[in-house]
Amino acid sequence: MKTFFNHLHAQHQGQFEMFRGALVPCHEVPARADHVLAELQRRKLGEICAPQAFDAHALTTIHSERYLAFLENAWSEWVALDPDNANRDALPSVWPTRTFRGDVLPDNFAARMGLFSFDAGSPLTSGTWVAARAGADCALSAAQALVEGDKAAFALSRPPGHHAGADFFGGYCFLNNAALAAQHLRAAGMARVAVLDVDYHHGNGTQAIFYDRPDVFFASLHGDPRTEYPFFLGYADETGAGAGEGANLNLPLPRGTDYGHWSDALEVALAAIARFGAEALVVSLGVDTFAGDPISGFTLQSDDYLRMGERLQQAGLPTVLVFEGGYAVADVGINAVNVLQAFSR
Ligand code: SP5
Ligand code: ZN
Repeated sequence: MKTFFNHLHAQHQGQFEMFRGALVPCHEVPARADHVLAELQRRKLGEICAPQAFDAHALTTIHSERYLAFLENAWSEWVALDPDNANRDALPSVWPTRTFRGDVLPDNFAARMGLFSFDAGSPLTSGTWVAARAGADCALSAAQALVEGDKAAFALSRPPGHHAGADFFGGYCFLNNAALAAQHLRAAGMARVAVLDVDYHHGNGTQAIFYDRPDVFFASLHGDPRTEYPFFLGYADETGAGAGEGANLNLPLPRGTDYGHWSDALEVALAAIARFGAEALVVSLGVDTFAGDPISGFTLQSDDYLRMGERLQQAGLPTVLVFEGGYAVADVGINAVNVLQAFSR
C-alpha cells in the first residue's frame, strides 16, 4: 500500500490552544505525523510517495471560494495588522452565533477569523495554508491511487481535516482531507462512496458537507457529543436531509468505551455501508480512541488497532485511509500503523 506524505506538514506548528481560560501547548503537533512515518518505515509497510500537486480547483469541489481566499491570505493580513504578530499565532475571539449575519464578509480581520471558524483551539500560523494544501494533496493523491487500481492507499496528512466544513476551520482542521478524497472518487466515476470516521471526535465537517447528498454515505463512531467535543453535532437522530435522508449514521458511545463495545458499533456501521452499496471507502483514521490519549475518553489498546485494521480490510472495498487525530504522541505511530498493517499484505 502506498503512503502519500509531504514534509511541508511541519510548516503548521501551532503554539497554543485556548483551554479553560488559558493558552496551553497545542496537542496537534508535527511530531505526530513524523512518528507515523517512522513506524511505517520501521515495518517496511509499502512505498512512501510524494503527493501530486493538485490545482486550486480540486479544493473548490468541497470548500467555498471565499473561505479558501481567506485561508490563503490570512497570515499576511495578520502580520499586516502589527509586525509583532509574526511571532504570534492567530486565534479567533468573536463569532457570529444565532441571530447574527453570516452572509456579510466584514473587512475586519478578527471578524473574518470568527466568521470562518468555530473554536479557539485551532491556531492559524505562518505555514498553515502551505501545510493544509500539502495535506489535501496527499488525500487527493491517495484517492487517485484507487482510481488507478490500487486496493488501498494512506494519506498521512497534517493538519487533520474532519472538523473543517465547506467554509470553516476548527478542531485543529482547515481543509477536509477525507471529504476531498471522497469527492475525488465520485468525480472519477464511482457512483457511491462511503466515509467511515473512526476518530474519537465526531466528524462534524464531513457530515455537514455531505448531509444532503445521496451519493456519499457518512458513518461515524465517536464520543457522545453531550459530553464530548464538538458537542453541537454527532447525535444519533442526524440521519441526513432531503435527497441525503438515510445516508448519515451517527453511533455516539459513552466515555470509557472499550474495543469490545466499539467493535459492536463498527459492525453496525459496516453493515449500513454494505447496504448502501458503496463502491469505495474513505476512512477518517483518528487514533485518539486510544486509552492513553490525553484529550479523549475511550480505552482502546494498541493491539486493538490490529483487529480494527483487519476488520476494515475485510469489508473488501477499495479504501483510502486519511490520518486524523491521535494525541498520545509517543504511541500514535504504533497505533495508526497497526490499523494499516492489514492493508499492506
Ligand atoms: C482532529 C481532532 O481530533 N480534533 C480534536 C479537537 C479537540 N479540541 C478540543 C480539545 C479540548 C481538550 N483540551 C484538553 C487540554 C488538557 N490539557
Ligand atoms: Zn479527534
